[in-house]
Amino acid sequence: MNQTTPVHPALRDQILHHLTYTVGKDADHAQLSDWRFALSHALRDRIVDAWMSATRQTYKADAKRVYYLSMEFLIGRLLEDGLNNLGLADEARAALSDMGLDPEAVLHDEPDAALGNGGLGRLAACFMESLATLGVPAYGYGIRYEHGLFRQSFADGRQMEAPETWLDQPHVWEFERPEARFTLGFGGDVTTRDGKTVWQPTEMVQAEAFDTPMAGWKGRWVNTLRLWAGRAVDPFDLERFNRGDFAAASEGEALARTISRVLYPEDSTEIGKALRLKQEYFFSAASIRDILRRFEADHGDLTALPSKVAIQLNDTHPAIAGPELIRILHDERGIAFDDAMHIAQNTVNYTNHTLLPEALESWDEGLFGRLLPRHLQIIDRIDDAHAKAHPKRTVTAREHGQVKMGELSFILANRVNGVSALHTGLMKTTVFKDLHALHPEKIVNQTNGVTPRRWLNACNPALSGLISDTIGTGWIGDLEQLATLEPHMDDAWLERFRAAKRTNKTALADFVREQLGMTLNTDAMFDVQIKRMHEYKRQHLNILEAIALWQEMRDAPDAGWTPRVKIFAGKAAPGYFFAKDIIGLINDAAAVINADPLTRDMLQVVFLPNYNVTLAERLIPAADLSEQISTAGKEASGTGNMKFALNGAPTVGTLDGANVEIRERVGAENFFLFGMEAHEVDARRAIPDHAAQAIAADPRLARALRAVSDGTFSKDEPNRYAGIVENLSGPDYFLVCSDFTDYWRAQREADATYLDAKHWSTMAALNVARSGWFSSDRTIRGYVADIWKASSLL
Ligand code: 26Q
Repeated sequence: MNQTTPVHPALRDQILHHLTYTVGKDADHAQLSDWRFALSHALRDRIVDAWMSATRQTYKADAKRVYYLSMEFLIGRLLEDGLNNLGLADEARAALSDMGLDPEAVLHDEPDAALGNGGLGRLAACFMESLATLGVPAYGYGIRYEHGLFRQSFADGRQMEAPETWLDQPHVWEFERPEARFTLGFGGDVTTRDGKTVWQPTEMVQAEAFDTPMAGWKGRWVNTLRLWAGRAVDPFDLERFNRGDFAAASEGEALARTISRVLYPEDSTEIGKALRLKQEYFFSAASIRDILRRFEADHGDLTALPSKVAIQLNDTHPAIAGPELIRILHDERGIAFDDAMHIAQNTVNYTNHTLLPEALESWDEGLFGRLLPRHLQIIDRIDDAHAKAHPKRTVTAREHGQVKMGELSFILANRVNGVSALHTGLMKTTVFKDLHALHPEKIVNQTNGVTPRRWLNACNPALSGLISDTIGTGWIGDLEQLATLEPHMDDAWLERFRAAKRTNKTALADFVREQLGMTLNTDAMFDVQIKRMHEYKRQHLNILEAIALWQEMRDAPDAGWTPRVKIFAGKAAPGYFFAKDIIGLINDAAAVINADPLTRDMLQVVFLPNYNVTLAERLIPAADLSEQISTAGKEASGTGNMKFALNGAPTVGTLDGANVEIRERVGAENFFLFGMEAHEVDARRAIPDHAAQAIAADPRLARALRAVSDGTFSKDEPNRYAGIVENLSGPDYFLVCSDFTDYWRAQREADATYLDAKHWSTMAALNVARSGWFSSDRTIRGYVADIWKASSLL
């Protein structure tokens, strides 16, 4: 076999080759998407070479493999990043221009793969890129949703949802693996035969694998993202068809496919739907089988599994993988239960992403037992074994008629990690307090990170060009090198830095004009809050501040205000009515404020629809100010916060999640801090009329709330936002009112700083230079060393 890397013809020739022989089109009649397919195939060929070579090296080294199990991989577009990582971006742009095409139009023709809700899914995507960059043999396992996260539009300012359809066009990056299928079962019952426990499920479904190569920086290593799709065991009933029952003939296939049909859009409430549990088991069980198949192909002794396999559970969504692994080892391979549990415990690790009680997964044991009767028994045995080993234990996975996935994952995991220092600390003192006392070595911290290839090098050519001009390109693979920018920051350099930001702001303004017909003031501070809509993230605090600011500007239009453009984007879970109301309020307030001739040059508010990875790539480079304003103790980490700092937008934020670490690193003087701290929050909430007190003490807040409740922004329906006002004046669980006054103060401090262009750009540039630690390469090195005990093959 020839194992040398083939030499490829020039990219241009390869594009034309694929246009003809893969896409089947003549250059004269090819559409934009045809060119995109042709270019993608040309790139893919090269990625495949590195992929095969990485696979061969992994087998040869018999290296330990990392398996990242995640219900979500929010990978976005792959073409531009792939070109960048393989060093082909310039050649590709030149080739496309040469053939009379607009390169940006071709790159932007690709739909986003929106196979995730937000932070957790995007983190998984950054991790896949960093794992490949670092040359760690790894597989991502997830679900190939036919429909990713819904598309959002607005009708009268209210969120509307439409299905997402990324698979309407061929997905050029994936390889279907019809031979890699596993049959999985649900339901049925458990019997004992010859002393062996046998689960006989009644409902069978097949999982079919689709592989996407994930290339790292410089294409030196490529790993696999394997996504499972639901397929029927018997896809077609010929007998029914022949009887004339055409629809029913394919019923089985349609039913089996529902399992991977759609991504659930809830990211912060527990929904308890049977189909969701089925999705979780479906992809976890298929992945476990695949992992064992690969292990057993080369190794006989399953007790060696932990030395060759590390499984990471991305939150509790794949938690059932633990009991499934034990079930196969014990029921099917005949390993004693305690030994099977021991193997699992040394293989599986669990990452927690939330402390919100309403987001912690638990399943009704009735539902659970009907779908997975054997797993329910195994969970009881896990609890028994845990009790035997730790007679003082107070916590069980199964309790009060519920299966609690967090506790189950904790008990089964070798390491349990939080995603920022603050969050990990809170895990130890709140949700996992008792389990932590029992297992003080289990909980470790791995502060999140983001890939600098996508989140600076590719998305912000203006700034990354300046950086590379100044310190070379080594920072792209070693982000801490950004620190060496600091000595270069003289007046001339800061002027270039400001010019880069201006370029990005102008590009965003052009986009907004095209999309919404609105002209943004690019001299104004671009103040950006983009993330899922949630009360704890407090987009309503931000819009209340905008309303109060508008009112003050009207009072004194000539008071020398710093002009602002407040930019929002984010989706609300379809059933989360309060979050949808906040969207409505922002849009309604924007309509009134933007139409006010008195303030038009000083304040604009815009909510961009359909937030996704691609929109983030446009917005973050253009931001001046990053809004990270969650109630302290509620945001596990945040990763958007890191992307903004890295792209030169200082933060206005609370001491929450990774904001704490960002502030430590960029310096307190380069961060606009406000608000209560996590340890103060409970005491404040315990004051019965905390919100009323805060409103009474701050006339600006009182006036802003009055405008919301008197219909200033909803003239046709003055009561439209009564729900928000009642909540904020009463329970105000997330302490919007209590933090308002200090938030206002921090915002005015930002205003004053922005007026001094040199001061502001120094702050912004120091945010860039000191954000190197937030690379997901650093995070992955931490997981490799502390959790997986794996190694790099590069
Ligand atoms: C749970 C049960 C049933 C249905 C859905 C869910 C569900 C789905 C998605 C629960 C949570 C999520 C997503 C959570 C998430 O994105 N968390 C974010 O993770 C980021 C990466 O660690 C952190 O930076 C954010 O702070 C955290 O909010």
